Amino acid sequence: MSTCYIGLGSNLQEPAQQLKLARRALEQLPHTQLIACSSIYQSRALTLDDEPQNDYLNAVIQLETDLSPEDLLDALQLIENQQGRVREKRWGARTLDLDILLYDECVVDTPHLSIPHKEMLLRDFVLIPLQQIAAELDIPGKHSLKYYVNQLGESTLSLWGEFDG
Ligand code: ROI
Repeated sequence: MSTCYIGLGSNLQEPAQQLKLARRALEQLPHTQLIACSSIYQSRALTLDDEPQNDYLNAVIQLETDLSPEDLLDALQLIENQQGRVREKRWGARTLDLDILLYDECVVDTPHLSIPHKEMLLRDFVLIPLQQIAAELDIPGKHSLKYYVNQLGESTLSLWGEFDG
């Protein structure tokens, strides 16, 4: 079994409901167990242009799985699509985003998949929920999770509520 961390995000169509549906779908993946779940956090949308977007809800889930990173990615994309994800703009609003943040000590860099996730080390909405469930984590090939949390600047992140079923 491999240990992996999945980042969840939504800012469309009842985001809390989207995260809860996604959690149930993750629990039902074959050869996979849900180990831990952060709280749900709210933050202002990080955008490229200044086009307004709704606030996001984010969380992080720890899984144990026998799926390979590529099979897990396919499974996550299927769940995103089932929940009505439309791939328009790269930094556009979304019903559901599921990212593989970490997968054991794996470092993967292919056109489709980057592990550790490329932008996670700069994002409060990933690092803070991850720290909640894995405070002592080291990022493969890099520093400790604590190091990156300490580098974070000003934040709009706040606790939204518990991530229960
Ligand atoms: N902004 C926040 N706050 N949370 C996200 O999950 C998120 N996801 C994205 C972009 C558009 C970069 N902004 C985000 O993909």
